[in-house]
Amino acid sequence: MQTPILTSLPCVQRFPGNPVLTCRDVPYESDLVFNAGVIPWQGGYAMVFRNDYGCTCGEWEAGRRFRGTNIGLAFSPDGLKWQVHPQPILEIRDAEVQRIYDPRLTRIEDSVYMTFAMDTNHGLRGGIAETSDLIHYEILSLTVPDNRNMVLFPEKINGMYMRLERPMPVYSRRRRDRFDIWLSESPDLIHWGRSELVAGVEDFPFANDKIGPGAPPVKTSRGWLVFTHTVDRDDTRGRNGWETTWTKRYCAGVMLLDLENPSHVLGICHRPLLAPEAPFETDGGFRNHVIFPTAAFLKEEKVWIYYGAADTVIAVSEARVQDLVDACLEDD
Ligand code: BMA
Repeated sequence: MQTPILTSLPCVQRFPGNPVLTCRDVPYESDLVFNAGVIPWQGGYAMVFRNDYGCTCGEWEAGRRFRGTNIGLAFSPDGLKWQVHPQPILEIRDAEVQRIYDPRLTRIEDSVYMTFAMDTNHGLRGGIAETSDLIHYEILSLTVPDNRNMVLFPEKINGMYMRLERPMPVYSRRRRDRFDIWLSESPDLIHWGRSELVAGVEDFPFANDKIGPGAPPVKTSRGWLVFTHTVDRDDTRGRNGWETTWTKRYCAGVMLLDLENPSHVLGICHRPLLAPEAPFETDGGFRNHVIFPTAAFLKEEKVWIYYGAADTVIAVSEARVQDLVDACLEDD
């Protein structure tokens, strides 16, 4: 099936100096730098990012890609110019765990939490870890497989911690990537339950494959703004990046959830917030046409949205809160 050309909402502006972080900024082995958690930190900003290193280029056919994945740390005075910490801060690899990746950061009260995906020999797990210095992490909980793209709400709601997540049911979804966004709650960040469906692929008209939570939700007076990734597949696209088999497109979507009952969707924007259009999103990357939002926060009356582009670099864009809320509540 051929899919339509998609464009970004006019209310979103990409930072003209994008990308804000690439492998050239990293003082250790690095090939792809993408999918980052970002929070305000000590008067500036802190970022944890995914770093894939040791590219075995030219050996795709043999199934080899990268020697490893670790998590890097960077600091910035303004959220745009970043200084990378001299060493990677986290890499988990043992007899069972292959790697951890796609970190997101959330501050809740006085603590900072990182959510992440973990590939294991027995499936994909979603993890939550706590840190006080962004360098040392204690893992609090891991899901059963397959689940990833977890994001924590930045405050308790009705006394409970909340997370959005993206389980990956294959058998019951006709062995296709029809994966949706769910909500679970916890009294302690360890025990999770009372899970509910929030939005399905069919709720995003420009997705035909899967959706997932992107950045931790941003609180506004009208509801929780939630940035998602939305995937459409088009097998006629052919090769679209270094990777030989890549035929998907990832856009960023946005929806608004009820402040008190976040399983209740107040509105979903029916067009992509960000569709791949800039050269660093469409050309020369590992997987072109990928926009993967993983961090967002308020900056005065605007929201800054960080995203991995083409699974190769990190970029930032901004939009007015009011425009985003309106886009979610429009009917078309
Ligand atoms: C997802 C994850 C992300 C990646 C995205 C696009 O399934 O693997 O890490 O950015 O695909 O390739």
